[in-house]
Amino acid sequence: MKKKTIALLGNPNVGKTSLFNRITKLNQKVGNYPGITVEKRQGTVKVHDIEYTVIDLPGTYTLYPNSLDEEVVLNTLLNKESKDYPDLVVVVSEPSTINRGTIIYQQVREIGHPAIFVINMEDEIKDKGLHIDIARLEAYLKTKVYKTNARTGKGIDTLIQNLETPVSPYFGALDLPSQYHDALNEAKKLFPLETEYKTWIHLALDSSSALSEDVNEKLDTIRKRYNLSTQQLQKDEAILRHDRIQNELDNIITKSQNKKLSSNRKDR
Ligand SMILES: Nc1nc2c(ncn2[C@@H]2O[C@H](COP(=O)(O)OP(=O)(O)O)[C@@H](O)[C@H]2O)c(=O)[nH]1
Ligand SMILES: [Mg+2]
Repeated sequence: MKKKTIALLGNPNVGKTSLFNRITKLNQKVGNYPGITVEKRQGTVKVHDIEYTVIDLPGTYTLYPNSLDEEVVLNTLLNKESKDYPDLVVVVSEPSTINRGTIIYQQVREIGHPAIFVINMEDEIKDKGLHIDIARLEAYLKTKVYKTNARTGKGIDTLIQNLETPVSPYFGALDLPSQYHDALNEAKKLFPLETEYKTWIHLALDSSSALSEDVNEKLDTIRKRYNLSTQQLQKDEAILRHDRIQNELDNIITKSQNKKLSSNRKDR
């Protein structure tokens, strides 16, 4: 039987574990990531002639880690040698925080992962008076969008049956601030086979356990030469992403009585 790995990724409390339970049913095991106390939840599901290992990644708001949990997420997504490196990333979101889900989704696509987008808690779309134009959202994200209710199981089977549906290619890229272009071009020489965004992530991290000591040192030299603060790079990226995504989503997600989704405005 062919084997593949899929990773469930998303903010905390969007229903990832509930979805994971629905997908893998009783075929699960829970342990720890080697050497750390972060819980590792994985299971399997068979679809046609493929056995998928499903990994329920810890919840995260951004790929830049502020905790051990978030480091696990980043390492899984960056390290091609890792046995958990996914064939497909399933980004899980919920109706009132699709903007935050989109930030992670775009980061993952720009690293180079195929990904699909799930709006879980679909029951809350109606409850909150939201209207989501799924076709436009799919066009914007350049992938299939699925609606699920992990409490009732609605939509889960469709999601599972479509895991093999090919994901559209993704050419979108963040237009990184021009003051960083020179440093980025130098860093690119260290990662000739990677996407520009993956290089940017390495530049914006203080060090990465996915890289050799030698490469980490070379990155450090570049940061020093251009006087770059990793915090500033991360912050600039966050602002850029947030503004662009919000502009797009304002036309895709509306609140009844034509009110814009104000709860989305407040968070960042
Ligand atoms: N209304 C609603 N609640 C859900 C749904 N899926 C999960 N939940 C609830 O959302 C909360 C967080 O779920 P959990 O799976 O722990 O989220 P995680 O932090 O992303 O793993 C729990 O109370 C779930 O019962 C859904 O589709 N609709
Ligand atoms: Mg969970």
